[in-house]
Amino acid sequence: MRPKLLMIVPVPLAGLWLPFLEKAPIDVVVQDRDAYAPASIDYALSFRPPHGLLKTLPNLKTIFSLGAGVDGFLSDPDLPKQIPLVRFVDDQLSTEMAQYVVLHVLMQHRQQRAFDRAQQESRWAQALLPRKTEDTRIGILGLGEIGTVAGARLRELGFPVAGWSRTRKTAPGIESYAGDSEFEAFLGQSDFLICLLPLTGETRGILNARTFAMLPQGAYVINAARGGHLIEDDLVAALDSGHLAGATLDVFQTEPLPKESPIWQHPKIVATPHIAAISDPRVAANFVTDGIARAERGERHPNTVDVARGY
Ligand code: NDP
Ligand code: OXD
Repeated sequence: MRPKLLMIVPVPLAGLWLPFLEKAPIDVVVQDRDAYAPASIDYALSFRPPHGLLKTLPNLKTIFSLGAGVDGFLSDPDLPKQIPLVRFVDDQLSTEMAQYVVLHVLMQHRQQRAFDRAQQESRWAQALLPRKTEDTRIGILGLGEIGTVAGARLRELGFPVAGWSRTRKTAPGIESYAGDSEFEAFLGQSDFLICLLPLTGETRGILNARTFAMLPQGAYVINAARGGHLIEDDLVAALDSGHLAGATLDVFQTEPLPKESPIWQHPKIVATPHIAAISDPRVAANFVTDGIARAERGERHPNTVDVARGY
């Protein structure tokens, strides 16, 4: 019998994946489109499944996350925790995330928004000089798959780079700060603070007034991880007080960002609609079919999430 995969994603999104998945020796059903018997499902694929749905599948062998972050699964109080949860890890995804981070560091570092304004006013703003790169210190929260790549790219551009993680790291050219006891020292030397952490019980709300107060005057914040990391009102207050110079946000407490949010119009915020990196359907379909083959052979997948740790 061919393994059966349930796609728990909006039908248009499923349509992008199906041409690749259907080439594999598996049967695919789309939750919002096809009838299926819950007991017939062997594998599930999703990003933010409706709470309670996964527990209705009694013969599930593995759950695949089509994103790198798995907070959309772990927030389900009925998640069947004994079933392996495997997350998407991909070099191309890390590269795109690094591009996003580099773009927004450079936009701020090279004062591109000020030059945009000057151009609109036909003003020759040659006095706007960038700060020295070697004096502009980058701090990356989370030195995992993505943080390490972003750090390496920024290092290549000449920025001093440090990272903060739970465990000590030895990435070349990146200064490692580890654990809560080194958090304040790490923040104190971060002219740019870039959040690339997973959203867990420990990291929720980590971008808050206290954290911002520990950053150097004029620091810039980039959050490309999850909206739950940021207390949005604290950010707006730190920007309005002049302590922070600006922020780039790709992720928000509520997505899509509500029309009435002050973030849209804030002059010191650059906002993008959760597009820092998008999982490529061809690569990700391959990841799922390979993952199913591994599971059928009884192998533990290397990207299996530590559910107790939260990432
Ligand atoms: P990884 O799991 O590879 O890395 C996570 C890093 O965070 C690790 O270095 C880990 O430390 C550190 N960390 C976790 N908890 C803590 C803590 N309590 N204190 C200190 N450090 C901690 O994740 P990825 O790099 O693959 O992805 C990071 C996040 O990026 C995802 O969870 C997702 O939310 C987000 N993302 C956003 C996208 C977008 O389009 N905006 C696209 C893709 C991902 P240690 O190494 O010591 O375990
Ligand atoms: C992810 C995302 O976690 O797209 O991959 O946010």
